[in-house]
Amino acid sequence: MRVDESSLMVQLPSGPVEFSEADYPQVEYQRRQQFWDPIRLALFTLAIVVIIGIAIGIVTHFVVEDDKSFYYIASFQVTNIKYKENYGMRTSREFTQRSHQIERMVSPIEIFKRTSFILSVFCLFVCFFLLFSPDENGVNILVVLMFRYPSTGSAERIRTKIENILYQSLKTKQLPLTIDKPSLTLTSIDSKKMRNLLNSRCGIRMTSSNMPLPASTSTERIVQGRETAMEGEWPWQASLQLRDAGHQCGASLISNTWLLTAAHCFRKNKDPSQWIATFGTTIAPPAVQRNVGKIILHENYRRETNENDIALAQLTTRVEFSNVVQRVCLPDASIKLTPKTSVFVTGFGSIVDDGPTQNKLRQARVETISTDVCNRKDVYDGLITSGMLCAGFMEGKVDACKGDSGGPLVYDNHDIWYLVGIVSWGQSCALPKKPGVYTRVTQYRDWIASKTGI
Ligand code: 4AZ
Repeated sequence: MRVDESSLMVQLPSGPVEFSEADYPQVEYQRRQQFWDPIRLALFTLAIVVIIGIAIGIVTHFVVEDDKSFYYIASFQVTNIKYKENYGMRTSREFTQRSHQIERMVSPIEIFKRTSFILSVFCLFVCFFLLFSPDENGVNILVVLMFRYPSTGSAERIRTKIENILYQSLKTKQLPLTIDKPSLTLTSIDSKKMRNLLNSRCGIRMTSSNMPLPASTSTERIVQGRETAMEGEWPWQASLQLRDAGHQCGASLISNTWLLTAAHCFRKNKDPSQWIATFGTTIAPPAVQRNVGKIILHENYRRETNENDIALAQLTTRVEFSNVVQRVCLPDASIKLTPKTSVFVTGFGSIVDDGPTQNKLRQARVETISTDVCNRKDVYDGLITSGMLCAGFMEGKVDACKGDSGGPLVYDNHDIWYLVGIVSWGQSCALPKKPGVYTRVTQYRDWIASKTGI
C-alpha cells in the first residue's frame, strides 16, 4: 500500500506557534510510521535476508568443504632464456631457482593481484612447477594448477575462465620471463593423474585435502619436548623395528623402496628378515608397514670413530606415495649450508637421556654449527670429520637422542625438503657444548647413487 506523505503532515498555522510538549511525541510517531511504510519494510527485510544468505554462503564455502577440485596442466613457452642441461636435474640450483621464479609468476597471489581479486575469495588455488623442456624459441614450461571451486558450473566453463585469467595475467610486461602468449594452453587432468604428478616430486608435504602444508615454525624439542608432529608433516620418516624388540632407529624414505639410515643401527643385527619398517606419525598403529629385504652398510663404517655412519635398507614391496608417506629429496653433492641455518630433526627417540622410545613422532628445530666450532677443544675436540655435520645449540637443551639414530635432519628450501643429515651420535643428549652429530648426506651422494641408482 502506498501512503501519500502529505496526508501525514501536521498542518501548522502561519505565524509563531507555541507547542505544548505533548505535541512532539505524536509528530515523531508519525515520522517513524512514514519511514517504515510496508514497501520499505519489505525491502529492508529482503536486504537483511540477502545479507544473511551471503554470509551463510561464504561461511559454508570455507567451513564445509563441498568444493570440487579442478586440476590442469598449463603449458607455455618462455623466449628470453635458453635451456640448460641442469634444468633436467630437479635438485640442481638452476632447476630450483627457475622453478620458484615460475611458480611465483603464476602464483595465485600474483595472478589475483594482476587480475580479479574476487576470484581469490571464491577459489583456492595451488600451483607447482613441473617440467622444463628445450624449445627452438627458448624453453617450454609445464606448470600444474590445482583449484578448489564451488561445485557449480561445468568443468569446461571453469577451464576457459581460468585460461582467460592466466592469459590476461601473463600479458603484463613487468614479468621477469617473456612468455609467448599464444603458446599458452590449459589442459584438464583427472585426480589420478594429478596424484601421480604430485608424487613424481620429492620433499613435498601435503594436507589431506592435497593443499601444501605450511612451513614448520615450531621449535619444540625431541629431548624434553611436549609437542608432537602433525600427520603428513614428516612423511619420509620411518621407524626401523626388530620383530622381537620393537623400535630401534629412524630412517628416511628416498624412493618407493629405499630407506636411508645409520650404519650403527645394524650393529646388533644385520639380518633383513628380522627387520620391519613402519610409516606414519605413530609406531602403533602404523599408517603403513613393510618388510625389509636388503641391508647395505657403508663399507668403511668405523664404530670406534663413527665415520661413514650410513646404510641403506630396501623394502620387499614398494610403498604407495600418499599425503602421509612421501620421499624426501637428496641434496646435490655441491650444496653448502652456512652455519646457523635452521634445520629440523624428527624421531621416535627418548625425550630424556636413557628414557623410553616415544610412540608419537616428535620434531625439533636446530641450527647447523660449523665444523671448526664443533671441533673446538671444549666441544668435540677434533672428532668431527668431513663426513659429519653438527647441529643443535651451544647452550644445549634441544637435541636428538637415543632412538632418533638413523632418522632425518632436513632443510626446507622454498617448501621442498632436503635430507642433509642422518642422526648419528653425540655425547649424551642436549648438553651444553655437545650438539648432535649427523652423517653429512652431501658427502655420500655418489655412494647412494652407486648402490640405488637414485
Ligand atoms: C644414540 O645413542 C644417540 N644427542 C643419538 C643421538 C645423540 C646421542 C645419542 C645426539 O642413538
